[in-house]
Amino acid sequence: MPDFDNPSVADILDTVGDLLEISGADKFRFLSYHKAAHALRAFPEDVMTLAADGRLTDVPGIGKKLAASIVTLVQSGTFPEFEAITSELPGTLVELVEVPGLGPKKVKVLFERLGIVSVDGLESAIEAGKLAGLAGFGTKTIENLSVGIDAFRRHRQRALIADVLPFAERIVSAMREVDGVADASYAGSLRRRCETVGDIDIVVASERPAAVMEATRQLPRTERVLASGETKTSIVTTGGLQVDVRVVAPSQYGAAMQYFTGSAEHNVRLRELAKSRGLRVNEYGVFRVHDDVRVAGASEDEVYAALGMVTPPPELRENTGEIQAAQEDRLPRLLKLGDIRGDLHMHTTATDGKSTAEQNRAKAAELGYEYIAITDHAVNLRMVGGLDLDALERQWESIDELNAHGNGPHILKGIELNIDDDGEVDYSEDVLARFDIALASLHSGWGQPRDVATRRVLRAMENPLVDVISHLTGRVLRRRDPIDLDIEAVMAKAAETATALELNCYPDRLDLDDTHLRMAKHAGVVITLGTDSHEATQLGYMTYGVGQARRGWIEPGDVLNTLPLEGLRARLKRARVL
Ligand code: DGT
Ligand code: CA
Ligand code: CA
Ligand code: ZN
Repeated sequence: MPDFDNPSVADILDTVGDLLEISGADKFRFLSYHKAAHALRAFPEDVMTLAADGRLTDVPGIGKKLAASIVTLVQSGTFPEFEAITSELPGTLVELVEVPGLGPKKVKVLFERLGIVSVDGLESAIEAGKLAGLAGFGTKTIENLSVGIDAFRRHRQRALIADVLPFAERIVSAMREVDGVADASYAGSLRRRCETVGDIDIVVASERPAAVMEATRQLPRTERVLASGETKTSIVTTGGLQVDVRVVAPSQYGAAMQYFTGSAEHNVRLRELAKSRGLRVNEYGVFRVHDDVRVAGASEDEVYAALGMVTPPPELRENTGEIQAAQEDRLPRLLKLGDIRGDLHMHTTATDGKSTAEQNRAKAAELGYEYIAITDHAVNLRMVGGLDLDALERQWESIDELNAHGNGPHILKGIELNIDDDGEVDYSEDVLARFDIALASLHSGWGQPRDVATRRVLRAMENPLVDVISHLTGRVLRRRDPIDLDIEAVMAKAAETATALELNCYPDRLDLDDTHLRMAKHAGVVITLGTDSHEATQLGYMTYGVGQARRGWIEPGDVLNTLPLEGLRARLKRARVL
């Protein structure tokens, strides 16, 4: 029986919740599963420990009954409510609910009337004309469903790095425990810190591959073994993610890591270079072509040195100039997590956050920060209770109180303003002047033409009291496409007005992307990193932003929040007018 971790239990609870909703269960019942799943994902302790110690009810949203179910699940691999609902409805219906244009009610009709249980099945049924005449499915609805299926596939194929990295790290530690293993690491797009990944690639160095293959088949969350050979095993997890594990001899480990880290484009260019030097490079090593003698392979440094260059950081390996920089030994000194002195974007219970300013500060202290900015939503974002002047006064007072008492990172009085249709923001100048830092974002106008949306952003940047433009394009990975903007014009205006651009570190935003970051650097635009955290644990998302920054060739000197507090204040745009 595979063992469980928090995300795998949470996935199962979510499935039960979704199936209950499709079956027509009452809202309170199915939501309770989703709430428990959400809380379990965010909970710092391992579900196996909590179950063993009888402390599952410590997790918010998990009551006695659900705790008992989870204990049964981790002991036996299933629990009665899960068995009951999956005998009534197939688990694959869950993916159908995610297709734009379908909801639980329609999914139920498709299943009961036509036996459709998956997105593939829906597609075939549409092609075969089987939906025609079905109540609630007019011609227009059916047409829209085809579009919805395309969107579903486009958005769902790749996983967010934040949903994958902790699991990959767990696999790596499991591999290191296996007898005979000398080293292990993840490679591929994950090691390059791509914002989304197609699968997990693991490379293991060992003289005893059989034990590694066995350990791979036994990984937590293994749902299916796709293929298992002497040196490569591929599995699919309960979450639908593929994991490829390859074993090589320790003397080949560097060459294998280099090869499987990629990118493919980077590797192609390296192979051309090798050829011109009379060498051949593959996943086993670097070889002299004329006598087939192996000249490198145990470490990546050795491989790159044999090809006449220093080792480029994985995040740069996209064949966009890093090879030449490595040959000339002028690689950038990329930003590191430890360079970040504070987080400049977070929400609290005053608007739509779940933690207080004090809880955020405690988490920031844990992370070793010198300061944080509380940046709740401004008044015009009414649906989340954006702060009016009274609410602002109250928040400022409590921040003053916190800064005066108790030691911890300094709290900056910040705000996340809304850029309206004319490029104006929520408050008058005298109010804006009272913040320590003001971010401004687009929260409306999705689908506006490029020139209209661009004009709004440019206008907001002309405001001397708007210090930072936050999550520039508004994209939500796998859900919402970026707003169409003239990025060149935005960069030029940001440089001209000394407005900083935020790299939003929330895992489904990571906005700016790597290309935008390089453009910003080139234009001399300063960057801020902020997590956009809505609960204190999310301050940990900074690591994903730093990964993205590194992909954008960003160095500490390009980032405002690598500065000490006073240096940061002096560099904010408002310092010029106040
Ligand atoms: P992904 O999985 O789509 O997020 O992206 P990658 O880069 O992890 O791609 P993947 O998993 O197909 O392969 C891992 C690495 O192995 C890739 O970055 C480079 C190397 N590789 C795999 N297949 C090929 C190939 O056909 N040609 C070359 N040059 N390299 C390859
Ligand atoms: Ca991969
Ligand atoms: Ca792969
Ligand atoms: Zn925000």
